[in-house]
This record gives sequence, C-alpha cells and structure tokens, in this order.
Amino acid sequence: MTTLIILLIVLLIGIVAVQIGKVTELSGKILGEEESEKRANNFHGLMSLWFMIGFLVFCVVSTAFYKNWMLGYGPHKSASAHGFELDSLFNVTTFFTAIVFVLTQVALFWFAYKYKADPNRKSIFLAHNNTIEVVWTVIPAVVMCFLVIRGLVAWNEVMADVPEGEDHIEIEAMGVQFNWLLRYPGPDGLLGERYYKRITGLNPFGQNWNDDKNLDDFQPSEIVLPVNKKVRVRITSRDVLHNFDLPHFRVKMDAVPGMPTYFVFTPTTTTAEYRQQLREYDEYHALSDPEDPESPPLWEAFDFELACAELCGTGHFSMRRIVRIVSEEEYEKWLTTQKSYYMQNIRNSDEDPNKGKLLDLEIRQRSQDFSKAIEVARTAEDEAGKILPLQYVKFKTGSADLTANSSYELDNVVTALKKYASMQIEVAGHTDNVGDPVSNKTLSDARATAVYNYLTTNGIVAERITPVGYGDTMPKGDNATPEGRKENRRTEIKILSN
Ligand SMILES: [Cu+2]
Repeated sequence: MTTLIILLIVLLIGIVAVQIGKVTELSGKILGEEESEKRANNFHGLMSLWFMIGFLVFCVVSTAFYKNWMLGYGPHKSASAHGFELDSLFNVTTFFTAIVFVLTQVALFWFAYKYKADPNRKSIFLAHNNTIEVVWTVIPAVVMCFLVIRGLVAWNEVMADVPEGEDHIEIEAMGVQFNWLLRYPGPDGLLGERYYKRITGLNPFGQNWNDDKNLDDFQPSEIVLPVNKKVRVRITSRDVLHNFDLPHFRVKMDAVPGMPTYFVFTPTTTTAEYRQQLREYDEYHALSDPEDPESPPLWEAFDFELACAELCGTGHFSMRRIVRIVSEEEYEKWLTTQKSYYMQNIRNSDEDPNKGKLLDLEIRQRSQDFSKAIEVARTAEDEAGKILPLQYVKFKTGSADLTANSSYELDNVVTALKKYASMQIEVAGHTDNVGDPVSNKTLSDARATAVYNYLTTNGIVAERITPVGYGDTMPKGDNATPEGRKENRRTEIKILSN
C-alpha cells in the first residue's frame, strides 16, 4: 500500500514537471525568448533568497525547539567531571562554525540573486589578489590554531590515565556481537588476568582461573557506580569494532579487538539527581510510553545508558546497558548482592582447575561461618539450638574413613574447643535408613568415633568429647527421597556445657 502511494506521488510529480515545462515553453513563445528568460532568472533569484531566509530561520527555530533534548543544553548538563570542558569546547566550535555557516549561506544565495544573468553587464577578470588571499588564509588559520590548541589541552586532561596509587574503581567492558559484557573486580579491588584463547561458552572473558584475583570478579548485568569516585574502564572487543559510549557522561571510546583501550571519568550526578533535573522541564512530563496512560513520565523513567556507538552489525541497536549512579552507601550495598562469577558458574565444573580442592577463601569463609555458628549455639536456650551440623565433614560411602577435605571443618572444631577451654561436646553420627538398623547403628558409632579420634589426636582432652552413634533413629529429612536421605546422613556436634 505504502509503496503504491509513493509510486503515485512520484508519477504525479513527473506529470507536474512536464506540465510546467510546457507552460514555460508556451509563455516563451508569447513573450519572446529574451523577456521570458529575464523573468525566469528574476523569479529563480528571488526564490533562492526566500529559500535562504526560510532555511536559516528553520535552523534557528529547530535548534531552539529541540534545545532541551540535546546533550549539553537544558537539563542535559554533563553528569561527569570532565564533560563540562568537552561541552564548552563543543560550544566554542559551534560558535565559530555557526558564523561561517551563516555568512557562507547568505553569500551563496545573495550572489546567486545579485549576479543573475544580465546581458548588459560584463564580468571583471580577477586573476590574483594578495589581500583577499592573506585574509582568507590568516583568519581561518588563527581560529583553527585556537581551537586545536584548546582541543589538545582538553584531550590531554580528559585522556590522562589514573596516576599511580590514586584511589579509583576499575571495571571492564567487552563488546561482543551484540552485547556488552561487564566485569567488576570483587572485594579485592583487582581484575584478574585474562587471555582471549581461554574464552569458552562458560568463560566469556577468557579469565585464568589459576589467578586468585579472578575468583571474586563478578559480571553484573548493569553498570552501578558511586557518585564522585574516579572510574577507569578497560574497554575491549571480542569480535569487531564496537564503541563504549556513555553519552550523558561524555564518555566515548572505541572497543578494538586485540587492542585494549580505556577511559577514566568521574560521575558527578546520581541517577536520582538527574531525574530531578529533567523534572524541571515541561518536555519531560510527557508519558514515557505514549500508548500507555499508566506509564510514568519521561523524567521518572529516565536512566543513564551505555550504548554501542559503532555500527557493528544487525543487532547493533540491542547493545544497551543501564547505568546507575548511586550514593557511596547504596553502592556498597549493591556490591554485597553481587556474586562471584567463578563461584556461581565455574566452581567444580569441568573448567575449574581447582575442582575437588578447597580454595583458601573457602577455607577462610567456612572457618568464619563456623566460629559465628558456635557463638550462636553457645548462647542458645533450647536443646535444638545447641546442635551444630558439621556439614563439611564427609565419609567415604559405607565407611568411617574421613574424606581429605573434612579436616578443614574438624580443625575449626579443634580451634573452637581450644578457644572455649571448658566447653564439652557430644559428637553425633547419623545415617539414612538404607540397610538394616543394626549395621547403621554400628556405622554411625564408627563415624562419631572417627571424629572423636581426630579431635583427640589434635590435642583435645578425651573427657570433653562424647561420641554417640544414633544410626537411623533420628532422621531430619524424608528417607523416601534421595535429598532427604542425604540430609539424614550427617555428623553433628551438640554443646553439652559451655
Ligand atoms: Cu557494537
């Protein structure tokens, strides 16, 4: 349908053009060749002048009309520290180019009008004029020098790397057709080593899991940053050219495969503050979704965004991530909700070089968790509260042989018993109900004794520990299900006295 209409319009325009041509030819015959040409020239000259006026007015009016939607004007002041300098550079350049623009447009159309064909006028022959040449060489050269020098000074300031030892946050963004992958350093504040040859479906950045710095790195779905803190973004690409663009922060840098780039900036406005800025302008009170009368106004729906500013393929438009700038406290809170990518996705998978081994950080974490749990159990009022499951103490199937990793948890028990020198405990062994009750009882006895032996050989006085095997008599879970049976095969300690 649309194509048909367009075709009809083109056809109509063609017919009109032919008709106008015919009319002109006809009037030429009536008026005589010369007079008709003079009239036509006059008409076209005047029309050019009107076109010029209309065009310049259109430029000024549209600029004024859309001012509050443009970066650098109205509510869109820079949200980063260096952005003001770039905006000012932009304005100065616009000032000079606007002058040149208006002068050349006026000259173009005015000359076309003034020097329209006139049989009585003879052109002058001007081969050379030093004054004119000097003027139009020197003026642009001086203006260009001024712009370039200011630009260079700004470039050096904006592109400066973080000075050694200065406090900052470093994150990484990797462009991929068609997505931005994001990486944060985790609690250690350091991004781990990576190499493109390590990239797999499970390891999008190609991180080296033997590098401890990688183990706490996390990969969030949005960029969250605290206000007024310097950020350094490592920018890379995995396939084609992309461009890391944070328009509201005047941050823009190519992401080039095989060539790491970076950008350093300091956000100075939080998302909430920016929304309030927008709220002051009527334009931003319109519905964010014109189709949905329930949708929030534009100012409220606003979010900073990361875009790709390089046309990188068919899905280019979808390379968008939300950027949230928050207070320092909110940022810290958000950090605590982010989980290590390694722990969530790699740990104990086939790609994990530490599969089956305990990591130092896990040992530390378990030890902290245990000492907290024992504190709680010691102050518990009820019997159940005094029981502490030793969830990492494991035995080989059907035997009382402790697995190698069990010693870490048992060492935590030893530490606790040494810390609370008069504390007495019961070590309880439990099984599921598979097999006959008598042998289950024997097995649970043997397992409790194995723990007892470990503790006593590690310097705990035997009288403080009572090993008991309960067999399958005290199930915690449902023995009818595999999960329930797993829950029932367990070792616990119970605090008998503090
Ligand atoms: Cu892209």
